[in-house]
Amino acid sequence: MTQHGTVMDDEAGQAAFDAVIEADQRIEPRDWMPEAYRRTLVRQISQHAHSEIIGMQPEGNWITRAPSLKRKAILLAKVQDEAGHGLYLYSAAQTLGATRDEMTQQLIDGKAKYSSIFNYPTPTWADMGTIGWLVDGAAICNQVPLCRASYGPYGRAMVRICKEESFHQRQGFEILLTLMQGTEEQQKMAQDAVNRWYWPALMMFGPPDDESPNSAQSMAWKIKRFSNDELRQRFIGMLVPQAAILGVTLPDPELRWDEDGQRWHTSEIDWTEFHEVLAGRGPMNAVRLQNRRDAHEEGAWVREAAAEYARKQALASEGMAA
Ligand code: FAQ
Repeated sequence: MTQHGTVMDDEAGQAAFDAVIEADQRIEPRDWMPEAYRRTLVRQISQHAHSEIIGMQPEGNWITRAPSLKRKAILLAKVQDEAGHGLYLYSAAQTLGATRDEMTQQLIDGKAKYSSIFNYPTPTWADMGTIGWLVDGAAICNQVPLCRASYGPYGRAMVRICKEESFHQRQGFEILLTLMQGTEEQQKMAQDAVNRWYWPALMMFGPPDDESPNSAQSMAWKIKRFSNDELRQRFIGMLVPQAAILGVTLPDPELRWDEDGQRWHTSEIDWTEFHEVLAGRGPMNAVRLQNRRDAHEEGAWVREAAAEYARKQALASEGMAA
């Protein structure tokens, strides 16, 4: 292993690694790093990549049914952005030695986690609004601090992803605003979608801090900069004034600012539901995975053709070199 080009033993490597983390600088792929740091990054980055790829499905469901050509073009571009995010993230994980094939296999075997949020259905057009407003909104809250993650390729991928997510969030907000300015039926559809997505969006930040096994170490390594509960609180603070502008009600009768505690007081999140979804028993887990498997199998000919093309190109350049 090397650090700035020199071969290092584990002790020197650890000291150099600690100094980089302490100085808030970046670890790069060829630097020495503890094995557990590498594993944590592969875990988080690959789960994040899988989330983007599976996350294309709930919105993909509406591409052919978007209410106008303009809405269709916007939605198509958004779903394509999500594919792009998945690809940058798989590439970042590959710099840590994970292969794309391994990661894909874990996903389609149902062995890899991806965000709980994508296991909920999208029965109405208003769900496209709430995915943008609440899901991309939560993603931004969680991911802006990840732009400063200590691992260089991850942090750099997050910069571009966050720019695109923030555009996605605005388009979702605008869909909801349009519906809320529409007929009574449209307003009801928007409120119903907010009711269905609000709690699952709060769960995106992960378990409460005292039940989050990975947080302390990830924060010490400066992968995570804020705890799950801190980010969840920040998200609620962002939503409250935006809900007022939209004219929608956040479905929590207990939601209020607690001046003494300087925090948002909320009802209890249903963590049983969260654990059920993580265990594969959410409303759409089976469908999402089956679709992903089918897409992988149907895409086999593309991978074969690309490999064959690469083989022929390599032969041709060998021929030219000879
Ligand atoms: N869903 O100890 P912690 C998006 C797991 S992208 C499923 O707190 P950690 C864009 C966790 O992995 C959304 N699993 O874990 C988009 C761990 O399991 P493990 C994805 C969850 O890593 C928008 C266990 O529970 N974003 O939305 C969830 O320190 C619209 C214990 O948890 C990212 O991946 C969950 N919600 O903190 C696309 C961001 N929460 O691995 C399409 C990067 C926790 O030990 C449309 N990731 N778990 O078996 C992170 O920031 C972190 O990984 C957390 C979890 C905060 C998600």
